[in-house]
Amino acid sequence: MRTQVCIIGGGPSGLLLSQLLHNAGIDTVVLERQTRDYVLSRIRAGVLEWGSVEMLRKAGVGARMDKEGFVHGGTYLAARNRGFRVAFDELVGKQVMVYGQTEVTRDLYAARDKAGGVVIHEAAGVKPHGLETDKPYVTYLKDGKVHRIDCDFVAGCDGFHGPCRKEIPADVLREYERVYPFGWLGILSETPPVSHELIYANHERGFALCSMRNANLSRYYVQCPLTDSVDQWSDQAFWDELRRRIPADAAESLVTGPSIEKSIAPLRSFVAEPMRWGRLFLVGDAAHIVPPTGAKGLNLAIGDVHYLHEGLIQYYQGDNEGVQKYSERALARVWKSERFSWSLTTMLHRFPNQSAFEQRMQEAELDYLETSAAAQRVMAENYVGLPY
Ligand code: FAS
Ligand code: PHB
Repeated sequence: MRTQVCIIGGGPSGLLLSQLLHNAGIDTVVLERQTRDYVLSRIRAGVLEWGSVEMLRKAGVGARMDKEGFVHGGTYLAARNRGFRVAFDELVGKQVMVYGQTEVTRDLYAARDKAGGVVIHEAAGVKPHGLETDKPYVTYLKDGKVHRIDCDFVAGCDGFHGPCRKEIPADVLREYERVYPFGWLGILSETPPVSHELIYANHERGFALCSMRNANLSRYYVQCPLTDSVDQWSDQAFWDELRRRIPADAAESLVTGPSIEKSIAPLRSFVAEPMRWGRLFLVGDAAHIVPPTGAKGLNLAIGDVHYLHEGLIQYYQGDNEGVQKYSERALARVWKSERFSWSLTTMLHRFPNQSAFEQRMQEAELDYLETSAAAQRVMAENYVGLPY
């Protein structure tokens, strides 16, 4: 088989890249290790930057998002049993869209199907070859046979644990990492959200977040030790802990119910440089990870797709600049979002052996954010998404 761009990974970045390139008349094949049901069973991001909203509309997959998504003009932060609102729309004239990553992925699959896109699931042992030549190819195993796809470029949209990053020679690849000493225990419940906008809460017992997916599907998180396992947490224990950490008025109006999904996610900051090696481009979680505090993971992946799809379109029009500058352009935005996600995580979480002074520093930072329009403008500008 031959295609112009072979995309490894059928998550949101791989599917969005495939759809955008298809719309520009560029042929792609997507190779995904898992089944489609497995990919759609993962519960992940919930908040889309406005740039991501526009990218999904540009790709022709924004209709259900515009119908079912929630546009939020701000968010709440809370500490010491008191909350305040950061009004994105008033401060920077932009908003965010609350629409789950699962739904984004579902919409992308539907669009690829409608366009006759080639997405090969249960592709095992995927391996790129010849990345330093002008004739790269990818091999994979399916139905007991080895298959080969010849292409012009390989897009490594294969997530943090995928094979593509490892194709960059060890003496070229630079990795930067911070692993946080705690995780997020998240649950999904078929209950009305406690608040019309998100609540990020700093508490001496640990961080908590109140989010949602729709008017009767809520997403909640509490910070937990990395040594915890999901089966240590009954639903009741989760609800009791969440109530302790959010402001009393929210705790009193919280509607609880059985969890329909419960999982613990580790938190890390991670960046791999460069994001291009010969004919290979790293995209999304394959190149970078952020703690979910700033709701940047999925949005950074979409930002990478913005730069790469434009670069590839230019390439096929005879202009190399976009592909040559992809890594530099993507990383410039990635690092600024890494900084924002790290700073918000540091401000809102309880670190092991955190001193009383450090707790007061967190509270002082939240006080400053509550009382300074300048500080709120910085938060708002980063949260709604920096320009591409
Ligand atoms: P993905 O990991 O989504 O997709 C990569 C795809 O490649 C997967 O489908 C995988 O099966 C496939 N793949 C891997 N190896 C392969 C191989 N060898 N061959 C073929 N295919 C292969 N972000 C937020 O903004 N907010 C959140 O709340 C949030 N919560 C998260 C919770 C968890 C548990 C995790 C892991 C991530 C979370 N994220 C969150 C980040 C997440 O949303 C990612 O940023 C987003 O999925 C990135 O999309 P992709 O880059 O497409 O990577
Ligand atoms: C979510 O709804 O899953 C969510 C929202 C905002 C975050 C992280 C997760 O910062």
